Amino acid sequence: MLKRDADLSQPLEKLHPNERIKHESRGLRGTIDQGLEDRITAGLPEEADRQLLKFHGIYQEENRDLRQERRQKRLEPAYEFMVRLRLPGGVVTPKQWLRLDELARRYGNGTLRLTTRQTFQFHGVLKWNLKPLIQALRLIHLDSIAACGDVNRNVIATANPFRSAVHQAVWQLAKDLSAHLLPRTRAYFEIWLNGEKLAEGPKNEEEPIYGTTYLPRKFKIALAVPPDNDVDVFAHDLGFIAIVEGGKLAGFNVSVGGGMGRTDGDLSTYPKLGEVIGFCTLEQAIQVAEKVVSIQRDFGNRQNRSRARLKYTLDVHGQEWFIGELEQRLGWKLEPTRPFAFTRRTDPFGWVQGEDGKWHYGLYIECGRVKGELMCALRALAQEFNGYFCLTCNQNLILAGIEEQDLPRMRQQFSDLGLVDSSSPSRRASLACVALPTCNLAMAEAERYFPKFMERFEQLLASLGLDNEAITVRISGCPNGCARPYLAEIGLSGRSPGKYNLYLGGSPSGERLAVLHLENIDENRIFAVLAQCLQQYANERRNGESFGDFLARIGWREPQTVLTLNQSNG
Ligand code: SRM
Ligand code: SF4
Repeated sequence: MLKRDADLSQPLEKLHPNERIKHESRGLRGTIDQGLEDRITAGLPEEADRQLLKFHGIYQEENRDLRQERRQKRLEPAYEFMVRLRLPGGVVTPKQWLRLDELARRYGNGTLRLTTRQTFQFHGVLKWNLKPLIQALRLIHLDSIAACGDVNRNVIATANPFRSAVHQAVWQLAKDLSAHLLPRTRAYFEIWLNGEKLAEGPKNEEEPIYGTTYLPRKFKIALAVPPDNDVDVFAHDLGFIAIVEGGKLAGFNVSVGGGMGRTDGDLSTYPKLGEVIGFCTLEQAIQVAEKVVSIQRDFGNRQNRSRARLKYTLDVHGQEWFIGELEQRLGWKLEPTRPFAFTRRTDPFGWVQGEDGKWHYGLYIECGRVKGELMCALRALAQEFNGYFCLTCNQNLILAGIEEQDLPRMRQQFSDLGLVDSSSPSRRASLACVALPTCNLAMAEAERYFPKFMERFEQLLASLGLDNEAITVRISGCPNGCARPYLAEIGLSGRSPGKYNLYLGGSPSGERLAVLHLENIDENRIFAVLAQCLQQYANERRNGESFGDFLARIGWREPQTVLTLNQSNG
């Protein structure tokens, strides 16, 4: 296996302080265990431990709704923690669902949050409840290792592996990639599971892939099965686009260097689409991933975290250099890119039959927040259901694997439980990130604002006769772009309470970035612009033309398109 040779190619003093934290962490341990025992504060007292905690899938947050009140009372912030699971491909059994539901009520804020990267988040977990939660998760074979931090994160894949053999194979690869790129440190087991030895757990403390300073920044992998681009593959550091030939999985086109995050006022940061650089077989995919990770490890920016994602490494050194470096590390060349076409990004809602005759039911979950009556209904369903709960990257659920003979009964049960959704096509195609009150970085509301915004948007659409259009709106509470707003037809990124930047004209298939239209504007201004361009769309669109494509065609701005390199490699 590959050896890290650039751990300390530069003196630590010259690097971002997080590099020292990682290097001196003794395999991501730091003093987290002592911080957990500290009863004087509900948070972790050491900043270094708060950084290291992320590698364990945990963020220290605070309830920001209480910030003012607590300040006035001279109390420390209302610290609480977010726990994110590692769940490659996003599948749980009904038994696991039931337990997650119970744990959210016992240790969290009574809700489960389905994320834009196909996993669960618990919010509102108190420090004293972290260990019991992680231990309980372990009993249902789930963990939060590397769900956050400067490592490869949860590997996502086109939702519902049960719909075809190709989807199954892609899901298996997602799990294999996740396992291969896991940190080897035993810190997680020591700190949270009291040193439990896991048969399948990593035995060796050495980090052959990451070294002692891990990656310069987070690293994300997505696997897409065209025609679906539900994973937004071009938003990822590394993407694998399944190529199916003669009904069989031939391999993958590889895309590199996608990412959403940007910083207001810093033009050296920007969202970027992944670039398709060639093709590899299924058997080669893990090696490709490892080598791409290793390039980012050795060449990623370790001074400036705002410029530390792979997209910047690629832009600094160039695509030609990147491919050369990758092929040198692989010892072989990628094949030329093969043809593919994405036509869909939204989830399949309602009933869909899979290749093997089984049925799958797509259920819209607003902003992925499972709570209240919906939570009760899903709990009741899980008690009898013998299929799978599949999470999507659009924060929705697919209840998969229903036998043909059970279909009438299940239809009735979904209806009895109120699991029949009649939201508008646009609402179903839209997303909002968590933002307030838990997100430390939120500058404006997103999830809590979404229903109000969509109601007004739906009224506008109806007034223009566009109510059957599935126009994608994505709201993020800050420029980091967790709801991938820069790939939406209409994207909002929070600037300050009630004010957003407005992005327009992303393609519905996720292959063209939206363009900044106006900065720091309020709802009335946003709707004034939308009324104008939607009116024009209603009058002038071509048959079947999406809103995003229309804006791009009439040239609201010149949008960036995916760069597909058809290499000959000869
Ligand atoms: Fe995200 C940071 C929530 C998907 C880009 N993201 C955060 C934090 C952890 C805030 C923090 O660092 O203190 C948020 C936790 C809030 C909370 O209370 O839950 C947070 N991100 C989320 C989730 C839960 C949004 C959601 O509504 O579903 C998503 C969880 C994903 C998962 O399960 O792993 C989530 N984040 C994304 C995505 C979408 C994606 O990956 O497809 C992006 C854009 C893609 C990308 O990475 O470029 C994204 N999150 C960021 C960034 C900007 C990274 C950058 O390169 O600049 C940050 C800030 C950072 O890393 O410093 C961030
Ligand atoms: Fe928080 Fe910003 Fe991500 Fe929204 S986009 S969850 S506000 S970091």
